[in-house]
Amino acid sequence: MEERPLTGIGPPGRIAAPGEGIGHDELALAARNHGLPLEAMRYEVTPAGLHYVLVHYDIPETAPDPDTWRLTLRGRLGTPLELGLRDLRALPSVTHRVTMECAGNGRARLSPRPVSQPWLVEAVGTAEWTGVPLRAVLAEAGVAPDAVEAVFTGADHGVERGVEQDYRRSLPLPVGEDVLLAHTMNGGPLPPQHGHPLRLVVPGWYGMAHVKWLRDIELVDTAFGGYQQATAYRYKQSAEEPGEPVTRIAPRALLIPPGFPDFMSRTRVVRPGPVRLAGRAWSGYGPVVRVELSTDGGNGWADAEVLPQGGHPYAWQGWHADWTALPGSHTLLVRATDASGRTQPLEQPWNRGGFGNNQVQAVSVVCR
Ligand SMILES: Nc1nc2c(c(=O)[nH]1)N[C@H]1C(S)=C(S)[C@@H](COP(=O)(O)O)O[C@H]1N2
Ligand SMILES: [Mo]
Repeated sequence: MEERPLTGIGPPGRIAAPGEGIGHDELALAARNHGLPLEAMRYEVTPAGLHYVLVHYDIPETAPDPDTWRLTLRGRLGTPLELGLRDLRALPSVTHRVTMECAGNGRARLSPRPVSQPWLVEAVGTAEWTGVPLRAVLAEAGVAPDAVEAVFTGADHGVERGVEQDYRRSLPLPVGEDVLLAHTMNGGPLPPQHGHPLRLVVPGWYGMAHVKWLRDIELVDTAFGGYQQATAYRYKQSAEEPGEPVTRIAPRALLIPPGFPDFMSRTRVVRPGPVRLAGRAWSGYGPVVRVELSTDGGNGWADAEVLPQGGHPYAWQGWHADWTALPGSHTLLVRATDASGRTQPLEQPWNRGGFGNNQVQAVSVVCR
């Protein structure tokens, strides 16, 4: 359905007051939408159940009748198409290993804090997505010369900031050759929470572009102005300005938490002596070419060893460094730089939506 106003249900977009703690509204979102347990970065490919999850509304009914379920393709196309699950599975498929990250990752660390899903740093995961290149399907249908964008609609429905809507996002045409209609995750059917039976995968882009429960693709001849495109997911300093669209993933490195944790604070405990520090680093703008590590809270930095991409251009890269831990308290920092020259800031990059906060991670370690 078309988006329509449905006001007076939720609060307007809000920035937390100075010192205001996480509220029950944010806690309810955090309990629904889980992150990657950081120790799971030890797996190159994240087991599906450990991959982070972000669902704006409800997970829709995800046991469609394989005989009647259809993906519809319409709009500025030579031939409108309807594809069933068997049709999609019969088409030539490719597999991409893709690191996906929510654009709101890091939001809860911002000050002041935009009130929304309160991610710290854990909204990331890497999966092997198998599916049909969207380009091939569009070529089959024939893209009209005046088509400028493809609009993707999910089967989920809700209301957000006073707008009732289906979850809907667009991509400019032509879409990248790596964009997939994915029916398989890590070799099995998509789990319900990850978009069963079909989702879009847009390697290198933040999560919001990867529309789950995909049921319709419409080619349009004017830029899509829907809520998730034109209002949400924009880098804005004030609510009034249009802002710049959120697109590709900014570089980030994270540490696989060393040693063992304290239950409440998650402070890490390591023994004195040699400690291998390792983690993952990624960027939507090309390979990570450098990871720097500071073991003294940012006074001194040294290069870690970054592993090559190894045939997986859309996936995170491993990195490691050796540290000799001395008794006492330490703050470890890591910073990634990608081939485009983008790097992670030491100061928070603040915007109203809390998007793209890739400020360097600081990990507290006690050596005893
Ligand atoms: N239909 C639909 N697609 C969606 C969403 C949604 O709420 N509905 N959330 C988006 C956001 S914001 C993110 S970060 C990713 C999360 O994908 P995952 O849950 O598979 O990790 O899905 C995207 N695709
Ligand atoms: Mo997201």
